[in-house]
Amino acid sequence: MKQLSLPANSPLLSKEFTFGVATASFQIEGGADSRLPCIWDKFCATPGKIADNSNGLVACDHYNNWANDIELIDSLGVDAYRLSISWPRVIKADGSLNPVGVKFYTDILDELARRNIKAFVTLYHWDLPQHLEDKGGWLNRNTAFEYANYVDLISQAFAERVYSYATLNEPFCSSYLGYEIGVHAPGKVGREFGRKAAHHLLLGHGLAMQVLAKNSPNALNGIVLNFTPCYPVSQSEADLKATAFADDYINQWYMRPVMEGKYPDIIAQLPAEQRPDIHPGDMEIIAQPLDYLGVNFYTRLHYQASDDDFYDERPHQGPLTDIGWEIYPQALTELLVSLNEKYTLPPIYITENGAAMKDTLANGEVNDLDRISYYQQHLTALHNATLQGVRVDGYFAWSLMDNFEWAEGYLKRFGIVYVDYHTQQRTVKASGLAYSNLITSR
Ligand code: IFM
Repeated sequence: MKQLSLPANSPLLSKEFTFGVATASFQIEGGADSRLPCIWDKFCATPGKIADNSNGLVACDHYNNWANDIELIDSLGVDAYRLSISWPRVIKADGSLNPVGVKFYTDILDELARRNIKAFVTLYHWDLPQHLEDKGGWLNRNTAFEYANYVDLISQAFAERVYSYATLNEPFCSSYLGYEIGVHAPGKVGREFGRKAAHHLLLGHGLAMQVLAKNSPNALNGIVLNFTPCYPVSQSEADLKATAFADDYINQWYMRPVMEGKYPDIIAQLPAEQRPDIHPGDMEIIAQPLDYLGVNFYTRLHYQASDDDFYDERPHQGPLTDIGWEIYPQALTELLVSLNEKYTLPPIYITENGAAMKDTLANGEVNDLDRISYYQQHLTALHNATLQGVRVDGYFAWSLMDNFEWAEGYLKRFGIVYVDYHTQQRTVKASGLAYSNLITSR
């Protein structure tokens, strides 16, 4: 299969539906000399943290190649480009704007506008300035206010250039992976940290939404959450209970506060030292109305009862992508339908979906039929969710191009464009051509 297709009457093929590609600052930019250090610089410099001992100092050198990269994006025919802003590039240590960093992004945004490509801007995709981590990072409540100050300054500087803002990308990853199990920067470990970091991230989100409502009322303003739907290994009462707990701990912990101003009820089961420090009024700030919800989806996981009151996670079972995640597109349909049942949802954008595959570049081509198949199955799953009444307004492929895949370094390739990291040559993969054909043939 070399092409992607959808039923002719699919809402995904309507003119209003937005198709895009996504990236994130630390993963592609490089240009590290012209910004402050961030937590990922320090994490990468710590031996044993990144699978190939690499870092983001050069990455895809997008800092120098951005104009060609925007031309490449345009050549794919997409409606939108989702990028993130590096906080340590645009804000100096004294909290004021860095004009050089701001110009880097306004040039990109102006070029996108010139080409009629909508800019979906994520304000925080994990690259916290290191000087703020030195004061406690997301465990320090003040970081939420530093973040709101940054959002205030940058959204004023961007003026009307941005079609859509996301306050945070995947606060689960920043808090749980970064402060609870330590596989992401800043690498802190302890159940007493994860929920606290999450609360300050969510507070930052709420404060930022208030700022955006003032500075950028014409933009679509929202948040991007990642969901890994939880399935039980058996229908036993104990496994079902553990699975429901896992879902609350991993997924609903971020969704429910944002939508309803409440943490899941399991908060009462957590020992006091693991609970967040919630000040009066925090939950109201967190539950600001959203113009849209960004959903990132890749895979699902299975759970069973454990010896403690938590859960045991079973390793992924095949079929797997190259990063070891199960391919199970039906979970995307089931996730969206269940969110639609549980909550009063704003319009949904799938802000990330895609797969790492073992790509090879041969004779100037990457014949990634496995990735095309992944996209086909997930677009069909998304179409099926719309048939069941879920409103979905857009879809972004993760990622535009191969890039720094966090703890996996450059070993895992998620792009629909291949990057040769020695020459910085970009080659559109068969999946990129298929995605482009789908979009341009609407
Ligand atoms: O590369 C990441 C991205 O930064 C956030 N969402 C998941 C992707 C794949 O792991």
